[in-house]
Amino acid sequence: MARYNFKETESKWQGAWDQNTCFKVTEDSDLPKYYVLEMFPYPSGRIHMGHVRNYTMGDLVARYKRARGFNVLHPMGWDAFGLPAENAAIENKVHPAIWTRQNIATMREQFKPMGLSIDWDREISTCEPEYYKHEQKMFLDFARAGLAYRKESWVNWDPVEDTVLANEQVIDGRGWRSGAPVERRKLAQWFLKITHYADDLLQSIETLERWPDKVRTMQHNWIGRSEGARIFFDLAGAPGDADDKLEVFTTRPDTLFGASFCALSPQHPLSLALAENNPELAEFIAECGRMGTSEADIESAEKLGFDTGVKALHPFREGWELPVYVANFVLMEYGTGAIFGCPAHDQRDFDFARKYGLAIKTVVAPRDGDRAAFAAELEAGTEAYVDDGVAVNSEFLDGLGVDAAKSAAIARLQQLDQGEGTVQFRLRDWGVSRQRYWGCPVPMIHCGECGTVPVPDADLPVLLPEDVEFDKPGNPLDHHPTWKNVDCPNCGKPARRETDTFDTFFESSWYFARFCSPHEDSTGFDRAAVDYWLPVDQYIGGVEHAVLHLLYSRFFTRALSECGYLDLKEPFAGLFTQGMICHETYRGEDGQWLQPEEVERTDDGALRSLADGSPVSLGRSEKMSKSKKNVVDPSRIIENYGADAARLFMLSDSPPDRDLDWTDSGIEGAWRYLSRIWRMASEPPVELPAAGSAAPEAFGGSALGVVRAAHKAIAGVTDDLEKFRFNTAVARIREFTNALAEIDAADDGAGWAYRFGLETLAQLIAPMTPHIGEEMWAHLGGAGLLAQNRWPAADPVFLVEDSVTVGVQVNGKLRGTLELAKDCDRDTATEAALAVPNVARVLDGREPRKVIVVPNRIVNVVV
Ligand code: ANZ
Ligand code: ZN
Repeated sequence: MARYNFKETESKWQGAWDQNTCFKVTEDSDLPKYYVLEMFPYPSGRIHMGHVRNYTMGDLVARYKRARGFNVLHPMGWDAFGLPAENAAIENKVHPAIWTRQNIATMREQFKPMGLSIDWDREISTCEPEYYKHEQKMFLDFARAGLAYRKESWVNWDPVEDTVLANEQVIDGRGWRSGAPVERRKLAQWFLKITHYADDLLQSIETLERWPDKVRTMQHNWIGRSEGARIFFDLAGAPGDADDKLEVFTTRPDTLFGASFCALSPQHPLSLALAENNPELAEFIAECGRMGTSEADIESAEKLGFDTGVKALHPFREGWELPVYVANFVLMEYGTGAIFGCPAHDQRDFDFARKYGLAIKTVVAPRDGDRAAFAAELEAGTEAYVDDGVAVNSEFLDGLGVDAAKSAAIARLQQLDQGEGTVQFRLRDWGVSRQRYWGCPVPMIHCGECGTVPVPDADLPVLLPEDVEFDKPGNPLDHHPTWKNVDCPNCGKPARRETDTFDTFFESSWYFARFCSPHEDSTGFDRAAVDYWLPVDQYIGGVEHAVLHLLYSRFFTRALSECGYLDLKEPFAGLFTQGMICHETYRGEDGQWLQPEEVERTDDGALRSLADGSPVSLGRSEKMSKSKKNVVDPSRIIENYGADAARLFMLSDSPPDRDLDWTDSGIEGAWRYLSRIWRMASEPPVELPAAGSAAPEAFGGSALGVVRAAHKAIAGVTDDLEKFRFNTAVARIREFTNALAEIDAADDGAGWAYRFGLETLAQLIAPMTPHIGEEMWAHLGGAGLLAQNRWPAADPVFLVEDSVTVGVQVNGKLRGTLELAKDCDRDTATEAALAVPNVARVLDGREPRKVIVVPNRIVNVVV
């Protein structure tokens, strides 16, 4: 018997699909469209197993939807700008463009053998001017529409490298390369006004019904809407303008009578002004700057404060002065960068008050119980009371519930002109400036006379210069001898180009729309094409992009629509986030990680090093990562087992949104299964009638079983695929394979049933393992390519379940029988039993006391 030759077979069918341009699509208004997209890869060098899982799932959906009659767009591209290319340039002296293009070529060659049904004519790479020139135009349009602007903002500054660091280049508060403590510096930066859409981005989450709940929650929290108040405190003892007020944001204006201090962020303008004449305060502020700057760092750090001596005057009570501190836990980026502290009802404030000996005064108490005792216990304890209750010790608020007290406090503040109700979002405008080379240049020019002037449309694109050097720290665009020198488009005087480039999230915020018309050269979009294809019907990718990338894309879609490029709000109608690929970890005697390929399992199950036979210890299964060396190279797997086996295993063992454990036995099992079905097709145990033969009048036992099983498999797999239950679909196909193997050649219609079973198997498995699907189909003499064939339909006649005869009893005495579907549920059985005439007569309109259902046997009605 000839073994299944996956190498030859897989490349043969890839050639056939290519030749027949099976996956090339154009807009066709006669067909329903379906746009399936996997998050496009960063060309890091080689593909990894996470890619294989992601693209296998997307390809399954694409092939399935095509078979269901949809006009399917399934494109591929490269998220090609970014820091790793620049790091490679510094470390290996290779130009980022060359490094990136080589990686793309390598990875494309690695993807091709997977047999993905991609329209490769639409391939895009974001680092090419044909792509990024459009986003320069978009940015200028955004600026004209007030959606892009420049302002001073804090950055991470590496004092040794003399350069701005991205957040991910700051490791434990130090520069990733220099190891020097990172400083905060203020720099003029470009921003996109995502906050303009804060409310809409929040509310529209409701409409994203086909998104995972966890992602919707993450988006919700990231946007972070808080209702509250701004309060304007008069100040005493502040330098400068006596009219200056301190503005704070609070979500709890109802607790104002429990205030015992105000606190400013170390970067608050008032903190900085006070520090000018107070070296101790200046030192405190500097110290805060040296601590971690992320929100998480600040949250976990010890709460520290510095009493400035300035007093804030309480808005509700004459003569009540609150000390004003500078405190490390107040963020400049949120609210107004200043707070009032109410220790009794906020844990941070509580800890702060204990530390600095400030009053803790209870102003909210539970509705029931002894309020004085409650207050005494709270004020002597260690924990703030943050739950609902009623206002106490709060003059005109006393007795009101928290919500009513909030409204009453806001009304009074407004009346006194000391504050107002407000909505605060956690969402910040998106800072898109990067002081890097390998990104899209920001198309702006700085002129000494005219200020910041946009590059005229006619002068676009602003191309990245190729002759740059990476041997100096800082931004190569800035060091370039000539690139930044231009004449001002406005006055003609010598001016300077903006040397910032865009954050690479910029490119990934609109690539999905570019795929609709990747060769359109004027605006980036052919309107008919984008209107036809968008939104993406099914987006698939890692949950690590659940916040930023998806939010930025939702913003961009709105902004592009506002500027007339598109006409929709939500880019991704459906979203699926896949789990990660995990693998066991191994360590040698010296404690170093070992690759799976460096380890062998002895007959008694122990692990040892292949190199020298020394013992190897087994660690937990963890996400595949280079640092733990627990990676398996997809190309080697495809080489050894074939793409179909790799794809099948990727879909088999775990639900697609869960982590999958990669094991040798798993991939071998997939390969064995494919060999088995090939054997079943190539050496059938019964003689097959010619393709297309009419079905026999009647089927004998096993033949009828096979036909039934086939229809059941069609119905079940269809339902599974619709609901993203890929692993159950695989299990069902395997179960059906077992049913098919039960054929008895002696039974009537066995040949026809077996052929029908094999054809069905080929059709059902084709979206998962398309090559062997085609090979079986062709071997059976099926018409055309399976890649262009229709999905099979289940015949309901064969789906009817077997029925059973069930005894119906009243108080244990048989009163009749019922024909019920086998394994029907209890409610159905009960309802049918109560309708039996003998039973209905005994009940005479009363409810039974109890109904006992013994499935498939008896229903006993107790009256
Ligand atoms: C007084 C108060 C009393 C507060 C109380 C809470 C409880 P969310 O829900 O996240 O909006 N806050 C305001 N601005 C801040 C900043 N820049 N840095 C750190 N904390 C800040 O939180 C709003 C609450 O967080 C505000 O309400 C404020 O403290 C604090 F019993 O004001 B609250
Ligand atoms: Zn000028």
